[in-house]
Amino acid sequence: MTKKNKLQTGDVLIIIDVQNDFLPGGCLAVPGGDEVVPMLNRYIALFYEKALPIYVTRDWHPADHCSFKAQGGIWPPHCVQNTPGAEFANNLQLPTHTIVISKAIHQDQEAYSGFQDTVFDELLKNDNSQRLFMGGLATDYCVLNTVKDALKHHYQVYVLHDAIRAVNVQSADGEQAIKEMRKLGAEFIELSEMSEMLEIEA
Ligand code: VGL
Ligand code: ZN
Repeated sequence: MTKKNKLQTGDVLIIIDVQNDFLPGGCLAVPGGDEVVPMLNRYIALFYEKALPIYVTRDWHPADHCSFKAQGGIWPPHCVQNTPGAEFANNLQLPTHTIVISKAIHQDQEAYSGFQDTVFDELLKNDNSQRLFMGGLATDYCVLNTVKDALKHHYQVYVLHDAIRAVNVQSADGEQAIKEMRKLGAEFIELSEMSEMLEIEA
């Protein structure tokens, strides 16, 4: 990564769908999904230390959501509202003031992006957010679509490369999604480079 400005006001950490159902043993397990948690905890610590905002999105479906197989969708039931599977990974160290964005909450609508039918953009704009640092699950669905919408809404996007994992319905889906995000203008960053951002002046 070329030298970036230090972490600063306007920087925001966004953690996407790190929920039990997407972890190994969950209803829609993402391979290696649990591995993002310790990484994200380190990013959380950096943002927390700088008093920068932290948001989490969650998949939050009604029990008969249209994306579930019983309704003709492609997924097994997952992240049903108020069930243990919809809870955040219990070892994810979310500060108490973390802002939660729930998405895909309506029976008849799928929403992979945290911006779709939510007040997310409004909240971020109110906060004067500029650079969004995003990680979580899954690279090829909710990360991809949230990143695409963030770019459409003119934020600068940094994807946390060591804190994302793909579902890979087709084995190359994750890699494809990464290529697409890069092509659209997202930058990829790792924890080591992030630590540098704490020290490097503009
Ligand atoms: C997701 C599949 C279905 C995700 C949500 O969070 O990436 N994937 N629902
Ligand atoms: Zn879902």
